[in-house]
Amino acid sequence: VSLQMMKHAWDNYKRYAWGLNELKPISKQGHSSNLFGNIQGATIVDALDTLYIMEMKEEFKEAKEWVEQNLDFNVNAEISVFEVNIRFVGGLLSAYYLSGEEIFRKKAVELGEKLLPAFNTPTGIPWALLNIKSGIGRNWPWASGGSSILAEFGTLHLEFIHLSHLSGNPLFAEKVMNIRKVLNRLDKPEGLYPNYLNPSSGQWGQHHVSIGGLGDSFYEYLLKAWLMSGKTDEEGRKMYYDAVQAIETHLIRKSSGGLTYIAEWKGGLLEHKMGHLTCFAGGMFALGADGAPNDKTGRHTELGAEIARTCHESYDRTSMKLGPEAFRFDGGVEAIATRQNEKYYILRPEVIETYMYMWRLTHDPKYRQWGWEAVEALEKYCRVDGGYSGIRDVYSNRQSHDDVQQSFFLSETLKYLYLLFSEDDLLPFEHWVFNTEAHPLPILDKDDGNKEETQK
Ligand code: DMJ
Repeated sequence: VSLQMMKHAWDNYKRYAWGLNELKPISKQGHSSNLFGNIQGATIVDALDTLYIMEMKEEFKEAKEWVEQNLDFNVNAEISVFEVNIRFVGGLLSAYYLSGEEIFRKKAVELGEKLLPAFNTPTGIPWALLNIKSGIGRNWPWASGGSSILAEFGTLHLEFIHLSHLSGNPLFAEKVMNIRKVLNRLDKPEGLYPNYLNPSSGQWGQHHVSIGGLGDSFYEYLLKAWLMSGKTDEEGRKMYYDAVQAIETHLIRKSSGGLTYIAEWKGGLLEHKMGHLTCFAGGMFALGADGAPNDKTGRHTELGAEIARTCHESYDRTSMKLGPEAFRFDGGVEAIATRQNEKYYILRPEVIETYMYMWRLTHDPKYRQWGWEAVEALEKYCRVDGGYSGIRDVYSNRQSHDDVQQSFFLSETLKYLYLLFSEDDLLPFEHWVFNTEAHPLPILDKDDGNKEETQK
C-alpha cells in the first residue's frame, strides 16, 4: 500500500511541480518554502532513497537525471542550515550509499562545503540561516536574543561525520565535534539542555527545554552518533544517557488516566503539553534501550512503548484518527488539542516512526495495526486527486486541506510505513541509522568502514 501511496505522491509532484521544492496538491502547482532559499527540487532529493528502497527504478532514474542536470548550489540564496542539511545533504548521502552512484557523493560534498561558513562565529556554534553565495550568516529574529537553536546546530553531526568520511576532509567532523565541546563546557540547569544558545557569547538564552520542536533531534543525534560510530563514540553515548536521565526525572509525567507524556520545561515550570514532533522519542528510547546503563534497558523499552501508546491515543481521540500538532494534559483533558492553532496535521511522520521502531524491537503486532489505522486515515482524509495534503483540524468532520504535500511525507512518513510492513532485514538496524529526515546512513565500522559490508 505504501508503494501505491508513494506512486500517487510522486506522480502528482512530477505532473504539477517537477523541479520545484514541493507540491500544492489542491491547486496543482509548485510550493516554494523559504527554508531552502532558491535551492530547488527538495521533494526529488528527499524522495531518492524511498524510490530506491521501494524499487521504483524508472522514477529513481529520472530523479537522478534531474540531480545531474539541474541541482545547483551556486545560487544567491539564504537557506536554513538545518533543513538543507537534513533533507539535501542527508538525502544525497543516502542515495549515494544505496546506489553507489558517484554523482550523489559529489553533490553532497559540494553542498557540505557551501554550509561551512555557517560555523564562522566566535564560538563555532553555527548560524541558523546562511547565504550560500556570500557566506554571511545570521539567526532567526525570533530566537531568544540572537540565539542559535539546539535542534538545529545539534542535528548536523551524522551527516558531517559522513562528509569527512567520504571527502577525506577532516573539517566537517571537526566542526561538529567542537559543538559538543562548547556544550560540555556549559552548566546545564538540572542536567537539561536549554533550546537556545548564543553563538557569540557561548551562553544559554531562555531556559526553555523541549524534546519536541527546537530540541528534539539534538537528543536523537547523540544516540545515533554513538550507534553510527560502531559504539566507539563514548562522548556521544554518555551525553545521551545523561540527558535521558534528566528528561526522565524532570519532564516525563503520567496523567491521572495513566498516559505517560513528555512535558516542556520553562525556567523550572512544566507546561503539560506534548507536540506531535515529541512522539519520535518513543522510537528513540526503544532504540537506545539496549545500551542503557544501570540496568535501565527494560525501563527504556517500557518508556518507548508508553510514549507510543500515548501518541496513538492522540490519534484515536480525534475524529479523523490523525494526530494534532500538539496535545495537552491539563484543564481536564488528556492527549487532546485544546487550542485551535494546535489542531492541524501536516503529514508528519513521528508517530509512525515510533511504531516502526517499536515493531522492529518488540514484534508486538499492535504496532502494525496502529500503522494500518494511520494508512486508512491518510487515504480517507489526506489523499486528494493531486497528491496528499495536510489537514487544518483533525477534530472536525469536514476536511479542510492546507494544500501542501510536505517533502518529508515522501522521505519519512511513507518510508517508515513501508519499513513497518517489511521484513527486518530491509535496512537492518545493525548496519544503518536513519538521520532525522529518515535518510539511512551506514554504520561506520570500528576501523572506519567497509562499504560493501553496509550495502543491503
Ligand atoms: C522533518 O523535517 C524531520 O523529521 C525533523 O526532524 C522534524 N520535522 C520534520 C517532520 O515533522
